[in-house]
Amino acid sequence: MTTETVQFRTCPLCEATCGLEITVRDGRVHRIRGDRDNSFSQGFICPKGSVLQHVHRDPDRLRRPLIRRGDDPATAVFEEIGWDEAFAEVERRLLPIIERHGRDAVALYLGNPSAHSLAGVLYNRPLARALGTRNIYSASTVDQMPKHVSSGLLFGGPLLIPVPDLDRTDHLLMLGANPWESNGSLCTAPDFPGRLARIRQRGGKVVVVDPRRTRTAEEADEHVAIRPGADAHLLAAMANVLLSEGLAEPGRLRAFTTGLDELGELLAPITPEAASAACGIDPGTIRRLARELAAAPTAAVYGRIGTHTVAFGTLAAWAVDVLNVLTGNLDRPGGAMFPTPAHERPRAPGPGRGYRTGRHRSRVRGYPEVNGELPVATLAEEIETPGEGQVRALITVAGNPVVSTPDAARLDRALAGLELMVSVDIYRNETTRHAHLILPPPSALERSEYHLAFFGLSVRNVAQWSPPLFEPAGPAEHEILAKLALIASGQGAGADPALVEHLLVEGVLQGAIGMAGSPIAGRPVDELASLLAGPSAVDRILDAMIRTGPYGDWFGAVPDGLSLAALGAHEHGLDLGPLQPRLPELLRTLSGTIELVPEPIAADIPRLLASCREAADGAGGSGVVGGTGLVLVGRRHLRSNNSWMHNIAPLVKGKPRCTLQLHPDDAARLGLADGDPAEVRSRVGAVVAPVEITEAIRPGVVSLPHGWGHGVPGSGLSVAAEHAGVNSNVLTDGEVVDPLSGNAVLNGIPVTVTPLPSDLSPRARGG
Ligand SMILES: Nc1nc2c(c(=O)[nH]1)N[C@H]1C(S)=C(S)[C@@H](COP(=O)(O)OP(=O)(O)OC[C@H]3O[C@@H](n4cnc5c(=O)[nH]c(N)nc54)[C@H](O)[C@@H]3O)O[C@H]1N2
Ligand SMILES: Nc1nc2c(c(=O)[nH]1)N[C@H]1C(S)=C(S)[C@@H](COP(=O)(O)OP(=O)(O)OC[C@H]3O[C@@H](n4cnc5c(=O)[nH]c(N)nc54)[C@H](O)[C@@H]3O)O[C@H]1N2
Ligand code: SF4
Ligand SMILES: [Mo]
Repeated sequence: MTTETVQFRTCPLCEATCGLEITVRDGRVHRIRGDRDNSFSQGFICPKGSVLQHVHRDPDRLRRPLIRRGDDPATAVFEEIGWDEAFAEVERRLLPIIERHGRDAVALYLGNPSAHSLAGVLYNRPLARALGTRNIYSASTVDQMPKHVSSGLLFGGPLLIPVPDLDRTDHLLMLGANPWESNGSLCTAPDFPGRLARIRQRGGKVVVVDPRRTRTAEEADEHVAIRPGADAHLLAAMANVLLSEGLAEPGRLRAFTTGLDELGELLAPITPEAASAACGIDPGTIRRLARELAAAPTAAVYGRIGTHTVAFGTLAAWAVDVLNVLTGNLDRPGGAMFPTPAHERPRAPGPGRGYRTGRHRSRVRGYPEVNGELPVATLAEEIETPGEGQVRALITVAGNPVVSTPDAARLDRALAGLELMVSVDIYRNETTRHAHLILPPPSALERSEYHLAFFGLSVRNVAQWSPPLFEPAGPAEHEILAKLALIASGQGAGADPALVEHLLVEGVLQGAIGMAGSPIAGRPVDELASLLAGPSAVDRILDAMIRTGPYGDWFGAVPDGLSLAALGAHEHGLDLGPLQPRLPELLRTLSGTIELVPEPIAADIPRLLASCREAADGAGGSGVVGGTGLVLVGRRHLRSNNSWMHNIAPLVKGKPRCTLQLHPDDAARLGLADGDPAEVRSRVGAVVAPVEITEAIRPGVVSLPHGWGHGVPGSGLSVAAEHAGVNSNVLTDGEVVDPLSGNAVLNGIPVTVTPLPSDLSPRARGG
């Protein structure tokens, strides 16, 4: 007799958090489709969400720890070992390195899926603390770090990120984002494309700024084909127009905004005429974009990865919110708003402690620490450069930096020279093939799901929690991370991972008990901790957060309040309503105001001006475009997920997607026909990829997607190896970063493109 059960949960893959309906027949996933009753996604799903079971079943997915025997990745042998043995081995190898060379000798790299699991969000920090190293790196510095810095400076907290109120806005100005493929980022909105369509259906306007005419741009009212790297120039010039034409109307924000006058002075030289050459947009268009933004009843400016992974990333991120403030759209319905997630920590009213960076600096190039991290663009040199503080061991958690970070070939070589590398990862891939030990966590269907990182970035206040669908085969990811933390702190491989749970629970409860006017003031931590319920440690920590959050039951003090158990009863998710105005209470700057002109921003404006002038002089403009030559940008595809879903056959079938997009004019000039192999060369490396000629890219710009370059010796991805593609980050340059955030520059890379004889099959080449 067949048994069939259905579970509703959320997709762990991207930031959209779509509701899934998973049918399990005879203990095996039979079908995954969109949950039509999900309060937030209403049945929306993309091709990745519907093949989650393929990851779960993938024979290449690791189930047991691996130990590497041999140094050369091409000839090394990986052997399965037991968990106790694996942890003992980590302890045996890690502690002597710390003893001999100090704590900074161990680096930690945290990858993107860390942000998508409870384990990553809750346990990576204790791991970092236990390691006690300054060498903390993450995918944030190849992604959104500029937004954290700008939010830190403007609002006082790096996580105070306003999201566009997509469902109510009349006008959306979107830069460097392609949600038709990505489904959105720093803006959680399942069926982002549908929400964009509805803006237009209700008479609103969508403007997309992107060097490529993406599907998102096709479906918008207007596409502005900007030169890569110049969003800060464009946005600053738009702010200049608002200020000089008397269109700046911050409204109720004025009462708690400082720096308006200084802003006018600072931006006075950045007129549309001054910025025009850098952005490749005529002054009339810049003026019109600014006036339309000001005239819209409500409007939101939203900039994403194309605006962040550039040399002016922080200035662009800042300018986005400056426009939201100047138009009075920050913190009002239809504008850009701050969500109120169910797990939000309570906090006493009043000004905050402000925000600063640079509490320490990277050893070799002296880049400032940002949010406790150093730029991942500096990781290779920290490994390669001898001296005190040299990195000799690396722990990676859910990351593939050999594919996802700049000057990838150099990092690949550097990893091969480490004394110890330990990877917490589900695959043996381009990065983890260098690991001496790989510790695989269970699959995403074997853990509970709640999006700690993304419900706080969501276009509605929503919450959904689901228990594991299947029992995990080995230790949970949080137990692996706890073990590593206990080893690093000297408590030993045999110590109980529950010690870390107690620490985290205590932290949450003590904060809530000690808050002024706390409904649980005076209650003992132990008593409250004993009331927490959930299938595993991460769930009990989450229960503590939810019960003491803005909708919480405060352990009975608030009748009908939320707990994990109450949330679990909403299997289609819980809608907590539209976003609400939250200012000025949320501000944590020292002044308690929105600080429009923070000192580090003011100090970086001259660089922007210089770049405007250089572009106007025809010199290209530093950090914007490489003179008259070609520049490279990236792109995403709906069926890819950064570097790690190419082993899933239904997602990679069809035409090869790792192509070099090129405008017909450039193709004609270079003598390239569609499908021809071409060598793309930058200052640091070269790859060979087939050409895809398309009108949809700005002349002078070429595009390669990131996340490819599989099939390298020692990796264990049999399907991906058949669809290898090339690693676009072999071309990106680790020498240039956005100075304020340390974010890598992944767009606007100067390259030359050369035709190759067509009998040469596409393959990666060394630099
Ligand atoms: N040129 C260029 N480069 C880019 C970008 C770009 O636009 N252009 N985008 C950047 C961005 S936005 C990002 S976020 C980064 C991503 O950079 P990374 O985070 O370094 O890389 P991913 O490709 O996300 O790799 C995720 C790794 O986690 C593993 N994994 C998957 N699920 C789990 C899990 O549940 N637990 C654990 N422990 N491991 C798991 C996978 O096997 C894989 O090794 O790439 C960046 N790189
Ligand atoms: N299918 C799929 N979905 C994903 C991912 C994935 O790999 N695949 N990755 C997830 C992750 S980790 C993230 S961070 C998000 C990212 O989500 P998005 O921010 O939407 O990222 P992209 O889809 O890469 O779109 C970035 C766009 O910026 C454009 N661009 C490049 N340079 C510039 C520039 O200088 N200025 C402007 N204005 N535009 C520029 C590119 O042409 C591209 O169309 O997507 C997430 N969702
Ligand atoms: S859009 Fe994102 S969250 Fe939704 S199904 Fe696809 S990968 Fe999953
Ligand atoms: Mo990302």
